[in-house]
Amino acid sequence: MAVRNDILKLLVEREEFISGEDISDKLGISRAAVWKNIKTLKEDGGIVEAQTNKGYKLVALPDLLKPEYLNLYTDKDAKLIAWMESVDSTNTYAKKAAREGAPDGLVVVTENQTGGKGRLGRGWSSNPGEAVTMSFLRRPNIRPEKAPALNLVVALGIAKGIQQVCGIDAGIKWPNDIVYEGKKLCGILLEMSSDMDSIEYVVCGAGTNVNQKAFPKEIRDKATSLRLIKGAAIDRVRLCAAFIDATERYFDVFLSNGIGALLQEYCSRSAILNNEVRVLCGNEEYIGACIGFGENGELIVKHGNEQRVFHAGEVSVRGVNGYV
Ligand code: BT5
Repeated sequence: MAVRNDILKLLVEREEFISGEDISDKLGISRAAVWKNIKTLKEDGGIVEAQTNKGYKLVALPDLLKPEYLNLYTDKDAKLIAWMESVDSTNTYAKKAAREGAPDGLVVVTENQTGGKGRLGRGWSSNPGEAVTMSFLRRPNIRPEKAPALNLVVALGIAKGIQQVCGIDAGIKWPNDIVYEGKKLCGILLEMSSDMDSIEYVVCGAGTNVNQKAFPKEIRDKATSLRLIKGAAIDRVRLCAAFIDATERYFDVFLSNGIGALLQEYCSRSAILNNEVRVLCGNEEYIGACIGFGENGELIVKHGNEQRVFHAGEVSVRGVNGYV
C-alpha cells in the first residue's frame, strides 16, 4: 500500500502526464509494479489516462474512503484506519474491535452501512457511496461522567471539516446533530464501556449526509446533504480526511485542557444557544431558553427563575416550532 500511496502522490503532484519509467525510477520499483498499481487505481474507480509515449495522467481519484486515498490529505497512520466496503454499523464494528484490543485512535470508515444506528434504538439511513459514515475509537483517561462531552468534541470536528472542505458554516444542535437551515446534516452516536471509575473505550460515530440528492419519505422534511446545499458533488475523500484531522485535534484539546477550552467555539457554532427549546425526556417535555452548556457537556435551560440541566443521551431537543 505504501507503494500505491507514493504512486498516487506522484500522479497528484504532477497533474500532467508522467511516464511509467519516471515513476519506476523515482520510486525504485519495477514497471510491472507501476502498471499493477495503476490497474488497482482504475478498478477502484479512478480515471487514469494512458498514452503510449507520455505515460499516465490522473484525471480523477476514486470516490472511495480507503486509507490510501485518505492519506493524500491526512497524515493519520493508515494502520489506524479500518475501511470496509460494507458493514452493519461502524459503531458496532468499532466496539467489537475495542473488545478485541484495538488501540486508541482507530478510525472505522465504510462506504455502506446496512444497519446504521441512531440514538435510543432509532435507525440511521444512508445509501452506498453517498455519505461519510465513520466511528472514532478512543480510550480516554477521563472519568466516565465526562464522556458525554465527547459529543461536543466530535460535533466541533465535523462542523470544522465541513467548513474547511465545503465552505459551509453548519450549526450544532446539542447534543448530537449538525444542522443547516433547520435540517439535519449529520448525526453523532456515542457508545461507551466503562466501570464506575474508568472508561474502557468510547466509540464516537458520525454519519454525515454528503452526496445524497434525495432522502426517504420519512426524513425528507428534516434531512439535508452537503450536495443539496452546495448544488454540486462533494469530494468525500477530502471531507473524511478533514473530519479525521479536525476531530482528532479537538480530542487533543479536550484531553489536555477539558471541555472548558472548547466551549466558546462550541457556543459560537450552537444552533440553539439563546433560543427557546423543547427538551423531550421520555413522555415529558420541558420548554425554556438554552442559556449554555456544562462542563460535562450538559445542556442548561432556564424557564422563569428555574434552571435545569440535562444530560446528553437521555433527551432530544426541538425548536419550539419545529426540529431546530
Ligand atoms: C443520531 O441519532 O442522529 C445518531 C446517528 C449516528 C449515525 C452514525 S453513522 C456512523 C455510526 N454508526 C452507526 O451505526 N451510527 C453512527 P438520533 O438523534 O436518534 O437521530 C436518528 C433519527 O434521525 C432517525 O430516527 C431519523 O428520524 C433521522 N434520520 C435517519 N437517517 C437520517 C439521515 N441520513 N439524515 C438525517 N436524519 C436522519
